[in-house]
Amino acid sequence: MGLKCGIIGLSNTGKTTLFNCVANTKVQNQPGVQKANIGQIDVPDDRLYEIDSLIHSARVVHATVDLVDIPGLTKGSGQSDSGASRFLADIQQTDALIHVIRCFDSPTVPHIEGSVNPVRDKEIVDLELCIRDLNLIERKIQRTEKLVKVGEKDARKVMDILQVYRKHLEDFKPARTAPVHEEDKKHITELSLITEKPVIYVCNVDDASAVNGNSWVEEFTAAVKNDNAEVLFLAAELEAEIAELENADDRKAFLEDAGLSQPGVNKVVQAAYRLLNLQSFFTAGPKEVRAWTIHKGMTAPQAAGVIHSDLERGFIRAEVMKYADFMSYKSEHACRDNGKLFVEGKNYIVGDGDILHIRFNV
Ligand SMILES: Nc1nc2c(ncn2[C@@H]2O[C@H](COP(=O)(O)OP(=O)(O)OP(=O)(O)O)[C@@H](O)[C@H]2O)c(=O)[nH]1
Ligand SMILES: [Mg+2]
Repeated sequence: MGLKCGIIGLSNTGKTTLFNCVANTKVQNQPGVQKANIGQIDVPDDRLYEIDSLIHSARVVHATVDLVDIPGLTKGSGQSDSGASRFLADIQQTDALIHVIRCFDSPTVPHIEGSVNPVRDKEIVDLELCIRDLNLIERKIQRTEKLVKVGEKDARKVMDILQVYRKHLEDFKPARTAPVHEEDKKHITELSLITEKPVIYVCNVDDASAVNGNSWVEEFTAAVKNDNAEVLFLAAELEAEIAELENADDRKAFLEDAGLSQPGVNKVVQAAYRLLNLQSFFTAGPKEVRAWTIHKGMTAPQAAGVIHSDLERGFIRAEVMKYADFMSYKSEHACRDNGKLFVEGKNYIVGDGDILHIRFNV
């Protein structure tokens, strides 16, 4: 279950800079080149190294998040015949959006709207996304009208739901806040509305504001406080420079110099996990110590299915050690001897940090 996030925002807000400081693949900032960048980032989790320090595995494998960085949106991007509609299609299949907000001023980096104004910028982008989603809803309304005419079961009900979304989007409010029952949302799933996706706002600030933010961040945070969204800030350019350093100790020293305990981008990944209700479990053996991403509440067979569908299909049982137990007893053997290796069946709900060994038979 790979998590996929799309990076959106106006032009020159620092999207590609952010992408470059997190993604394992680097891309050039090429003004005028209009294509999406696709990359992958590791989900930072020190517990992997802690486990590895006890079992000395051949390698440590992090969970990953796929990232899609699209060119900046502008007024008109939401129209279905605009060039940007192609990039918007690139982020249609993502689980969450990272909306980069420009909170830095710079004489050398022009702002396409002429001045720094985070709240206005967000509204411009939201407006375009609403226009695009409205378009999709309207087309589905036309299709559904025909079904209502031929008296198809449920068509009337679907129509009512679509009208709620239409009204909401016409008021330029995102689909994610539409007053629709949870179970009725399935009727629009196939449209993959962009404004339905959960969003993390990342305020991109100057180096000097990396630790405490600035007044633009405060203004922006206050403006979206009722949106039920996460707001973070980081200094993308500073982080990108640090990420360029080859040596891990150098990176750490530069981060500390800047007053940061961890790369700001870690905060972005952690926020995405919180927002999407995700957690990790581990597998640990001589070949690898590895983290896997699952939804909170998943059962042991479902979690096994994330590793491989055979493990879900042929699931027999899971042997489970809690991370804290493993760290205090220091081996599987000692956990077993102390009653800390639990044998669980198919109804077991996997916990964050569980170390699992799946027994299966296919
Ligand atoms: N001063 C300053 N400059 C920044 C910061 N973040 C990015 N920049 C600069 O802003 C310019 C644009 O950054 P990009 O990351 O390419 O912006 P983008 O949002 O990807 O732009 P588009 O792809 O055109 O939509 C680059 O020259 C960056 O070096 C920052 O925090 N401070
Ligand atoms: Mg870019």
